Amino acid sequence: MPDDIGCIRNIGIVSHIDAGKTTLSERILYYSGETHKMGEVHYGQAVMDWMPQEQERGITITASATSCRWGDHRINLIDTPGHIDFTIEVERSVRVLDGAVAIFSAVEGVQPQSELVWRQADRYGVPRICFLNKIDRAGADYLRVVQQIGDRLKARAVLLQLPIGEEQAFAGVIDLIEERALTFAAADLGASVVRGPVPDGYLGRVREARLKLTEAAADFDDRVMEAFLEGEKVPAEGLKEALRLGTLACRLFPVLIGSALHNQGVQPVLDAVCHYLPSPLEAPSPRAHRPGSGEELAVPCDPAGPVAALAFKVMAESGRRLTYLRIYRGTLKAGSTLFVANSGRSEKIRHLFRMHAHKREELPQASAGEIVAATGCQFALTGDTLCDPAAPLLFAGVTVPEPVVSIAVEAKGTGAREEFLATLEYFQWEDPTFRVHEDPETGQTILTGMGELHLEIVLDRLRREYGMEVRTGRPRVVYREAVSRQVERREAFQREGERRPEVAEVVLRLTPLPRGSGVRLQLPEPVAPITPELLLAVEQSLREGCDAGCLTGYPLTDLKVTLLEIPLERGLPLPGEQALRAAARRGVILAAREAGPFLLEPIMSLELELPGESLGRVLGSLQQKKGRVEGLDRRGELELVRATVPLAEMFGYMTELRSATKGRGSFTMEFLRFDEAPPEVQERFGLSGRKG
Ligand SMILES: Nc1nc2c(ncn2[C@@H]2O[C@H](COP(=O)(O)OP(=O)(O)OP(=O)(O)O)[C@@H](O)[C@H]2O)c(=O)[nH]1
Ligand SMILES: [Mg+2]
Repeated sequence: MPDDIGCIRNIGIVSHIDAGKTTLSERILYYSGETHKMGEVHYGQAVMDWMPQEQERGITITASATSCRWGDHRINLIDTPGHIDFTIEVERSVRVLDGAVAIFSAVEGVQPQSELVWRQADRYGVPRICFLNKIDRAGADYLRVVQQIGDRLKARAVLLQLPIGEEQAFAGVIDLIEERALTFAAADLGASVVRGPVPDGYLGRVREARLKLTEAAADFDDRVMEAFLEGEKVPAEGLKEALRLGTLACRLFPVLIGSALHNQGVQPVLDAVCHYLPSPLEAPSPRAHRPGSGEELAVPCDPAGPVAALAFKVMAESGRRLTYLRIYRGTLKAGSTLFVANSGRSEKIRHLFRMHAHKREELPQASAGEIVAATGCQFALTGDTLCDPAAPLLFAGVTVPEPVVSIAVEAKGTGAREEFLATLEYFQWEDPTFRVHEDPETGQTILTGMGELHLEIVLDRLRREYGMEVRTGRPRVVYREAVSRQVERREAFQREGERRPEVAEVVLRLTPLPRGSGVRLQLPEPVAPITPELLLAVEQSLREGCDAGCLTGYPLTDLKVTLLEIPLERGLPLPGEQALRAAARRGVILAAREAGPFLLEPIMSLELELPGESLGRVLGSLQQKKGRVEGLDRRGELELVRATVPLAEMFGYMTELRSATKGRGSFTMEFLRFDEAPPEVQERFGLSGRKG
């Protein structure tokens, strides 16, 4: 039976690595009756972590989508990975979700990656509730975490619960709104929620915390405000409604407490998801534009309208694709044909599925507001819009972070190369942060990804899923080329025509742009006999020229390429598309060689957590690596260091930090910007740097 759209909740679970996302998801599946056994991450049994690499390492690598029922509601849930190398999974999930549960460890608090996922959710305006997990562990301090959410995330965190007992003595929670205690029966793995009165000794604290909560709610409802100012007690319903308004506006974030591992406090999270987070009807209507025109339109969630969906994840299964779709408008039927607005191709949807943790449920159709998986798509990639061919539109895609680490690989054994390349192609369908190209000089295959772990997982999957043995080089940095001065160049390309040689010419100007600008192309208006299609072809070739780079094989960036003219000779026929493309591509490459090319290297932003006694040693080593310390902070017993450092210095840093901190230090690293590479690197590539 189709669900009432108002009762659907599309939510993600996001946090720093290891905060307990998968553990919480497993409980959600168990209590909602989706699974009959609770899978544990540390035994490699979590159904959400189904990949062997996830089970062995106890970390999530790929986001898993699942669906369950809670009361009248259907919850479509995505468990995301916390490790920064798989950040694309968070990005594409928050792009299509209406709400999220942000988990924090009650011991470690707001960690570097918590800030990153919080910013990702901010960028898409996704309302959130917070869950302070691991309250059972020694050193747990929920008030400190609430304070940190305010200080570090600049977010208004509002406690809805207080813990009963702390650390090992943690025994349940007090619901501040209803003023009652909730405990979770150990006998049935916490499935029975026992409601009771607030225990003696907590009454004062509960009164105080409820007052704080009322004060926060008052900002969103005049009646609550009045009652608060009069010193009257506000009934539960009034508080819940007001807090809901604040949550939907992303102006406050309700906070719940518990211990997922010990099965305490999970059901209230589900209740809060249903109550405080928006249905697809309440989420803001996404904006789209009509292909080929700048016209923007809002796309309200309407099951009766023409179909519009966003592909946000693709999985390759023995060479076939399973495409995850968020349907924003219309009702999609299995067997129908859709238009991929990004590439202008048609796709036939064969089957539609609702994904459950361990099984798929086939659906004849799915409507606006749903998240489903489809088979049959051959072209759509992450971030593409699929729509009714009669009503084409284009949603904003998914922002793809910059992959900056590469490794050279070779398939072992003769004849394996073709199969090897085909398999790598599947991986590229799945993962926009994984790229493959051939080094033009050595003929080696180069894999590019987000970090060492990301590439290690790809190689491991090649071996295990596809039985391919590969030889690998060492991980390397992915550079960029930039130019130091403006040049103009007239480039001619001549090829044999049927009767006489065909000549195509372009006149180009290359202009350096400030760091971080990327590539900008400027083309003239199409004036007959030059058609818009021909200009589009030239534009593509200019882009290919930039991607190919001029000397080192790394792409050009931070430059503007202006097509000044396509000179035409009077009386001669128009040059053909192929010849013009060749002139444009070669023109960019040769012009860049004249424009003082130099190399840029990736600079990373680094966050370190370490015990005080190792601080001196770690800072010394950072200095040697040309790192720049941007800030020092203290968090409980740990020192927090923020720094920027060239990626080239950071390979194998995990091992180094572990030994410098006796295993107690940890770090996360995120691409920040490209900057001029040092002279020795320029020389290694035969360049002399910007001044040369
Ligand atoms: N003491 C305690 N341990 C917990 C709790 N929740 C999770 N853990 C443990 O913390 C570890 C990490 O849990 P996961 O659920 O894998 O964390 P995650 O957020 O999914 O991690 P990634 O997916 O790798 O980012 C596991 O060993 C869990 O058993 C909790 O409430 N209390
Ligand atoms: Mg996980």
